[in-house]
Amino acid sequence: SITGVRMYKTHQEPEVPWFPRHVSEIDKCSNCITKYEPTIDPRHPGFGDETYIARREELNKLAAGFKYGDQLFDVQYTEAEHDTWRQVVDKLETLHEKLACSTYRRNLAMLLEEGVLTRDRIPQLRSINAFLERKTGFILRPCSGLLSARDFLASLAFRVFQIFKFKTTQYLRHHAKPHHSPEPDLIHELLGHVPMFADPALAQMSQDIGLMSLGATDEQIERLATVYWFIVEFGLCREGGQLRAIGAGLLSAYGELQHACSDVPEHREFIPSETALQKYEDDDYQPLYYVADGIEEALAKLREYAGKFQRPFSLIYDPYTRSVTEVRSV
Ligand code: HBI
Ligand code: FE
Repeated sequence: SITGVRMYKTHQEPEVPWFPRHVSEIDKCSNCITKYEPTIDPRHPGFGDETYIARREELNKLAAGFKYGDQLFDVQYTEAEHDTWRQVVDKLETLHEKLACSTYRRNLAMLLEEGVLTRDRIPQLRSINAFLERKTGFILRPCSGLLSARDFLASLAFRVFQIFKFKTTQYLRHHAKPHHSPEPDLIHELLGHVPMFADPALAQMSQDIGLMSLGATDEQIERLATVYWFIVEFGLCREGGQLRAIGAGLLSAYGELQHACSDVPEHREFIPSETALQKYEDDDYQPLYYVADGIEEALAKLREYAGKFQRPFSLIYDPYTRSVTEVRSV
């Protein structure tokens, strides 16, 4: 106009939250949230157990010092910890035959055959990373607790999975709540996620959710975390007319795996735009699960959803440099 009011912006462009541009910047994505801490939360099976809490502290301190480019360290596990691992693996294996999706069973068999995962000892991260790098380029990286959804999702954009290394003591799935784990534990990460991250479509789906999360609003982060929750953690698919688990949260939990595939809970078709708005239960079994035709189909639907995702810029991911570049439309 004549008075030049356009010099004075009537509205500000919304600030885009900081996000990592290169895989090394994941060092800054390590904000932990305090939820289900055994020191303060009586819902944690380790609540009030001094030895357990000290061990958890010790391992988390090691993980907190981890930086991009560092060599992965081996952890000395106790015989009691190896014993817990052995028991859970044993019990899950029989269930997986009936209730895990074919991708999971195929990849788990491969991991066992190659000696990357072992039934009688807790495996170390180094050989798992070598395996995953070969399959999909996913990398496991230790972190020291439950991260904010923003930080956790941001690392997925670079095919980095921040894993929580603790909870393999006898308190794991302990008699109070034997088949439910309130925080991610090593068994969940290695037995639940690793065989699935070895699948190209699931790896891509995880990375896509991560890429959508970069610079997203808090509300969008909430939606993406929910989609991640219902598909990567608790997703089901249909194989030969049967419900089978693709979600790591189910594949690593004896009780909930059976519950999810039974006719007790509700089952709905996976539609990302609807799934994203669904409230979920993180303190007990889900009353509702989403079902996809398969991983490839879930990926296709996610990409359709991504196309409608509002953001003031686009991102290009460069796998050679493991970095993202911002492209702003003018
Ligand atoms: N942090 N370390 C870690 N591991 C997770 O699986 C994890 C997390 N923070 C948030 C989170 N998962 C969930 O909110 C996802 O739905 C994003
Ligand atoms: Fe998980």
